[in-house]
Amino acid sequence: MATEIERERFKTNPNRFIEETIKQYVATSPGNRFQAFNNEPIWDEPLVGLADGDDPLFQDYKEIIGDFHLTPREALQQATESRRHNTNTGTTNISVISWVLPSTRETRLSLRRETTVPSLRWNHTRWYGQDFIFELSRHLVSRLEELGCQALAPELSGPFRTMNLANGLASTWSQRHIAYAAGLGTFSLSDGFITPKGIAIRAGSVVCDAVLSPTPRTYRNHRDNCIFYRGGSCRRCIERCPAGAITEQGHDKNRCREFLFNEQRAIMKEMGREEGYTGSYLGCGLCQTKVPCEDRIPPLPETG
Ligand code: B12
Ligand code: SF4
Ligand code: SF4
Repeated sequence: MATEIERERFKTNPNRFIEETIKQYVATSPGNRFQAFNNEPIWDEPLVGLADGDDPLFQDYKEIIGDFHLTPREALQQATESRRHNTNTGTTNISVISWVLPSTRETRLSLRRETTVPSLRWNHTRWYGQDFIFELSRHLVSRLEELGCQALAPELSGPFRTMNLANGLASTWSQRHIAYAAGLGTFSLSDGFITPKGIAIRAGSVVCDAVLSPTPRTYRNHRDNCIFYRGGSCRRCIERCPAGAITEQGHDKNRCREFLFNEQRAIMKEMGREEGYTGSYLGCGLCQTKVPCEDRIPPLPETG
């Protein structure tokens, strides 16, 4: 249960309360630890961004992604309906809390050394790190509920789906688009999401009916953080991709998926390196390390 002091802190400055709750959980939870690597942290300190759930951008996503992509209001409504609860989401405020978890330096260094398969640390980050994102989502939902809010993590709720479209997989709740709306970064030539802590990240989010002040979006467009789209000559992710899935035309999601889901394990077997790896596929992410956007928004290279 929330204490009186916590209720007061939440009431006085809900933005700060939420950011501190997320950061503290990442810093202290045993779930954010690599069991295979001396209990070292899986994720570095997160970035937290907030969006107004009724921002017209969420409606635009129905055009940009597809009409199946839920607005925050729909996500909260559908989930509460499917739990057969009454909901007042038609009248209350809706806010979105998004966070980005950066891979640690050791994990990034280990993946930099690879050319075809992920390092063991990256593979464990993919699977155990994602388990932790779900754990953090549930923690935040229950903290908000204790404070009297309606809250849910759309990726963990009944209506969440990932669909196979002609141009690749797409889900009903795209964490990168949510993070874009919450001011946390932009897309790139490789499709990856570049944040102030770089591209080697994963993201999560929760929707709630608390009144929160949105984080400003400081970028000019949805690809502003990528050197290639800022007029630079960077092609490093194209060179890093072992599947040929990235070209100057962008990222071929179907080629990437084929490599990830159907080809990489055979390569790994041939290398005799399967021991200790986990998950239904290995993970890849080679395009997210040994690139100028790995751990920062890359500056344009000096010219002349
Ligand atoms: C399906 C999926 C995949 C598919 C397809 C990826 C894709 N591009 O959609 C496959 C299997 C290929 C894949 C691969 C990987 N994935 Co994946 N995947 C997902 C998943 C489950 C859903 C993604 C989704 O719904 N996409 C929707 C489509 C529409 O997005 P899109 O095509 O990229 O969007 C484009 C348009 O919207 C366009 N756009 C056009 N006009 C406009 C206008 C505006 C205003 C905006 C904002 C955008 C926009 O910009 C985008 C880029 O071109 C998410 C988890 C989640 N729930 O979000 C993780 C997720 C995207 N994956 C992630 C990761 C880490 C990976 C891998 C590195 C695998 C690994 N773990 O080792 C690779 C990286 C591939 C790459 N180069 O980006 C991370 C993203 C990390 C990052 N920095 O971007 C996510 C968010 C998981 C997480 N919880 O953090 N993935
Ligand atoms: S490696 Fe270069 S071109 Fe590729 S996403 Fe990063 S900044 Fe953009
Ligand atoms: S995740 Fe791997 S296969 Fe997919 S684009 Fe990046 S480097 Fe290529």
